[in-house]
Amino acid sequence: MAWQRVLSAATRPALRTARSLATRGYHAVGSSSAPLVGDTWNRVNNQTLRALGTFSCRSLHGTSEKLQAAPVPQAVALSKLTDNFLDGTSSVYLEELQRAWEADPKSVDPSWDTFFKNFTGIAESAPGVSGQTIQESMRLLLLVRAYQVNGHMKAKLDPLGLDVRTPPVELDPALYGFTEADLDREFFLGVWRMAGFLSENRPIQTLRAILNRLERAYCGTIGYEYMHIPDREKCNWLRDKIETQEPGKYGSTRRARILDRLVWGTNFESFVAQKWAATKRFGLEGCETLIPGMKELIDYAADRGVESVVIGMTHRARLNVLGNVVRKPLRQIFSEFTGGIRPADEAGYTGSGDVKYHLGTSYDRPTSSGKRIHLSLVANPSHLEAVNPVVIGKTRAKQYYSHDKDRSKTMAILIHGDGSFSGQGVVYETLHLSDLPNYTTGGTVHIILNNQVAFTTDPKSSRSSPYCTDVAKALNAPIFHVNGDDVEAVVHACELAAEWRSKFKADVVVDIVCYRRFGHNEIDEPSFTQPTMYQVIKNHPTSLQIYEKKLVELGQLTQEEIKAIEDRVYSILNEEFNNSKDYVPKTRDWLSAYWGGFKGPEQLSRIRNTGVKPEILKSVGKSLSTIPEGFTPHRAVKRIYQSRAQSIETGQGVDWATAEALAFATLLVEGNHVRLSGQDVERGTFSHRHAVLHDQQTGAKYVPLDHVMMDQEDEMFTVSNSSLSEFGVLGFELGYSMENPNSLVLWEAQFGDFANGAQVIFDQFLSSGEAKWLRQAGLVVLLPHGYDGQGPEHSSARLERYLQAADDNPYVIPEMDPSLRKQIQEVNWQVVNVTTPANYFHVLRRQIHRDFRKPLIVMSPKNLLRHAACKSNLSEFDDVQGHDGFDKQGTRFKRLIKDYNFESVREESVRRLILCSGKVYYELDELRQSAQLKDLAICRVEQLCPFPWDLILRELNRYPNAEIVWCQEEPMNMGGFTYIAPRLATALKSAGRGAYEDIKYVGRPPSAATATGFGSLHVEEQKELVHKALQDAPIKNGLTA
Ligand SMILES: Cc1ncc(C[n+]2csc(CCOP(=O)(O)OP(=O)(O)O)c2C)c(N)n1
Ligand SMILES: [Mg+2]
Repeated sequence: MAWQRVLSAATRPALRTARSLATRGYHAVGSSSAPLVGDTWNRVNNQTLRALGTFSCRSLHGTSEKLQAAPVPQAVALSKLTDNFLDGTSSVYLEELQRAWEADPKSVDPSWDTFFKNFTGIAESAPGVSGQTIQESMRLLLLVRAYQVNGHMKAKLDPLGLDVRTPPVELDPALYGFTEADLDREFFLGVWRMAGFLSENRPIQTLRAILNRLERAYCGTIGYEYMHIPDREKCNWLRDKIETQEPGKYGSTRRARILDRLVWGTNFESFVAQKWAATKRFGLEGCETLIPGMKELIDYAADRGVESVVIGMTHRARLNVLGNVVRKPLRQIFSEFTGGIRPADEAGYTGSGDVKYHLGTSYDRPTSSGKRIHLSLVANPSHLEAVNPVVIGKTRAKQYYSHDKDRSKTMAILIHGDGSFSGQGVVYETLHLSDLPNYTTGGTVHIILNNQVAFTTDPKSSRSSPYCTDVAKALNAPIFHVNGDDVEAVVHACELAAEWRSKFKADVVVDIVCYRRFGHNEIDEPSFTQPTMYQVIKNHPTSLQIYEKKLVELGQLTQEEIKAIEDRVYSILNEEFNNSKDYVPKTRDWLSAYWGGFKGPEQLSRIRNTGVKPEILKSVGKSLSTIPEGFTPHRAVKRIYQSRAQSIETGQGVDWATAEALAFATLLVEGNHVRLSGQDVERGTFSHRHAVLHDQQTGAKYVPLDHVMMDQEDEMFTVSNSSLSEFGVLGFELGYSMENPNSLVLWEAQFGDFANGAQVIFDQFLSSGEAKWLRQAGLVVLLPHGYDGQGPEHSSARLERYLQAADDNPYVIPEMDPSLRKQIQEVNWQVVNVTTPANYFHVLRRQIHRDFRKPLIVMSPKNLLRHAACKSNLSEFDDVQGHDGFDKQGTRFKRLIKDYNFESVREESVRRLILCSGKVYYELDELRQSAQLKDLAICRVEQLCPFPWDLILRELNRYPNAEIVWCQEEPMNMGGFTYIAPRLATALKSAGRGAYEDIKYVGRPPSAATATGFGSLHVEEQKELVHKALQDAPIKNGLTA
C-alpha cells in the first residue's frame, strides 16, 4: 500500500540516524533491546521511532530522563518535503499520488482521498486540522501503532505491584514531537484499513482523546499482545474487540454471578484448609479469579455450540477446578481427601491409585443459560505439561467420533503454571500440532496461572523471555495478560479467548498474573526464598475482598447480600463434608460411553481368533493393491504394488507392508477406526509402506486404504506424517487412543531409539496409566529395531527398557490354562518382537479383538521388510481349518513360534534349544540350513512380555536333553536377556531342567553404546555370535563367572 511505501522509504534515513540516537529510556523493564514485534512493518516502526526520537523533547509520561523541547510542527508543502524524514523518492511518490488525486480523487485509495482533502484544507469536516503536518500524521499513526504493539508493557498486570516496569518510551507522545500544547489540538487520523477506534466515523479527535482511548484499551488491567500475528483480518478483529469494547461493563445480575463463583473458588480452599490443615492440596489462593474466569469461558463456549470440553491441568488448583468447574461431587473429593475408600463394587480393579491432585474425572454440567456441557479433566502425572498432547489427542478423537468437522462441538482447555509453560519443551511441541491438518483441534484455550514463581525459583532465573507466554508467539496465538486481582478483567479475557477460538479455530493464551498466597504447597515456607514478596502478600487483600468492596461501593450489592452468598456456600460445603463420610465410589465412574462392556483385569476375557475369511482377505487385498486408472505412480512404487497384488492373488509371498495393510483393511471393514501417525509414516522410513501414493505428473495423492469400502468415511483410515516430535506426537496418539476402544491407533518412531524423547509418556502414562488411573489404552507403538550395522543410534529401540517396565513377576508362573488365563489382562503392557508378516497381522488385530485394551510395544523390523524368507502365505491370515496358522484354537497370534523341524512332543536327539527373538532368527536359521545342522532347535519368542510360560515349558519339555541358549544380537545389558533370564530360570526349575546358571548366553558383551559404529566390526560381531550359537562344542559362558 501507498502509505507503507512512503513509510519504508522514510525509514531509511531514519535508520541511518538511529544508531547515534540512542535508546534513551527505550529499554522497558523485563524486555530486551530487540524490538518485541514480529513482522517487518513493526520492526520498521520501531526503528523509525527510535530515529524520530530526535524530535522528542519533553516526556508526557515523565520518564526518568528529561527530553528536550519539541519544535512546534509547521505545515509543509509536499513539494518542500525534502528533509531527511522523507527522502527524494518518497516525496516524488507523494507528489505523484497527489497529482493523480487532483486529476481524479477516486483513482487513489479512499484514505488518501481523505488525507489529501484534509491536507489541502478542502475537507468540509476538518476545521482545525489544516495545520496538521504530514510528519504529525505519520507520527500520530506511529504512536497509535506503538500502543497496539507495546501497550501491554504499561498495563497494570501485577497485583502485588512488585514488577515495576518503566513505560516504554514508544508510548511517550513527546517521542513523536507532541507537547502538552498539542493535547487539545484536533488531529485527523485516517482509517488506514484498520479496525478498532480508528475505523469509527470520527476521524478528527483531540490528541488527549486519542491518548485516553489508547490508555484505556491497552494499559488497563489487561495487556494485549497480538501485533505479532501476520494476519490482517485477525488483527483487525482483535483491534475491534480491544479498542471499541469496554471490558468489565457488566450488569448487576452478571456481577452477582461472578461474585458467587468467586466466593466458591475462594471458600473451597479455605474450607479444605480448615478441615485438612496439614495436607498438601496445591491450593489456588492468590489466583481465585481463575474459577469465575473458567466458568464464564465454558458458559460462553457452550452458548456458541461447544458440547464437550477436555481439560488438562497441573497440580495447582486442580481440586478447586474439579469441584467448582467440572463439578465432581464435593463429597467425593472430600472422601478422597480423608484417605479414600477403595471402590466397593469391583474390588481388585483399583489399581495402585494416585494422589488426589492427579486424578481425572468427567461430568455433564448444566450451564447458566440452561444448556448442558460435558467436561472431562484428564488424569495426569506429576510431570508438568506432559498431559498437554494427551488432552489434544483426546479432543481430536472426540471430534472424530462426534463428526465435529468444523471443530465447534469439542474444545480443549489447558491450564499451565508460569514456570512450566516457559520451561517445558512439550508445551512448544504441543502448540506446534495446533494447525496440522491431522492433529488440529480447532484451537486450544491456554490459561496460565502465572503466580510469578516456580516452587522457589523467580522468573528471572527460570526463563530468558520477558513473559512466560512468549513461546506461544511463535504460533501466532494472541496473548491476553490479565491482572489476577481484577475478576471482571479475568472474565473478560476468558470470554474473549473463547470468542477467538470460536471465530478463528486457533490457539489463544490467557495469562493470569497473580501470586501464590502460601508456599509451593500449604506446608512449605515461602519466606525462606521470597521474603519481600511474601511480606507484600501477607497484607494483600484477596480478590474476593477487592471485588466485594467494589460492588458495595458501586451500590450493586449490600454487605448483607454478600454475607448471604458466603453463608450459603459455606453451608453447602459443610453438608457435602458430612455426606463424604458415607460416600462409596463406583469404579466404573471412569468409563466413557464407548467403553461399556469392556473388562478390567479381574474379569476374565476370552481370547479370540483373529483369522479372517479368505474372501474378505481377497477383496480388501484387491483394494489395497489397486492403483486407479489414470494415476501415475512412481515406477518403483508401481512395482511394489504389482508384487503386493500378485501375493494376494497367488496367496504366496505376502510381505510385511502388505500384512500390515491387510490388518488395517480388515479392521476397517469390521467398522473400526485406524490411525497411524509418526514421522514419515506415509511412505515409511524404510520406503516399504507407501500408504500414500503420489501421482508423478500431477502430484495428486491416492490412499488405497481409504477405499476398502464403498463410501468410506474420510478419516476412518488416517495415515499421517507428523511433526518432528516424539513426546508431543506420542502423547497425542495416546490421548487419541483412549477415547474409543474401537480404534487401532499406532505411533511409529522413525528409529526405535528416538522414542526416548518421549520417555515421560512411556513411563508416566503408557506403562502405568491403567494402574494409577484405571484408564485402559490399546495404543500400538512401532519401534524399528535390529542390528544391521547402522551404528549406535539406529540399531536398538532399547527393548530392555520396555521389558524392565513390565510388571509381571519373574518368579511366579501365573495361571496359564487357556480357559482361566488372565495373564495378559493383568500385565501392564505387551512387548513383542515379531518375525513373520502373518504374526504381525494377528498381533495388530488382536489389539481390537478382545474385551480389554492393553498398550502394545512392537520391536518392528527393518531388514525383514524386504527379506526373502520373511514372507507369509495368505492362508496364515485366514480362518480356514487345516490352513497353515490354524492350530488347536484356530488362527491367532503366535506368542512363540516353535521350530519347524520338530513336531513330536519329545525330541531327545536335539542337543541345543536356541531361544531367540526378532530378526536374528533368520540369520541363525540360514547358517543352520547351510551347515545342515539337524540337532539344533530354534524357537522364536515372539511375545516377550507377558512371558509365554506355557509355550516355553512346552518347548523345554520337548527337548529334554538340549542345552538351553538365549541368543540375542544386542549387548548383554540390553535386549531381552535381563527380562528373559530370571523367567527362563523359573521355568527351568519348574520343568526340573536346571536353574539360572544353566542358561547359556550368546550375544554381544555388555556395552555402553548400543552398537559399534564400524560397519566391518558389526559384520564380524554378528557372524561370531551366530556361529557361536550353532557351534558344536557346548557353550561355555553360563551366567556365573
Ligand atoms: C517436569 C517436572 N519437573 C519438575 C517438577 C517439580 N515441580 C513441581 S511444581 C514445580 C514448580 C512449577 O512452577 P509453575 O509451573 O510456575 O507452577 P506453580 O507451582 O507455580 O503453580 C516444580 C519444579 C515437576 N512436577 N515436573
Ligand atoms: Mg508459578
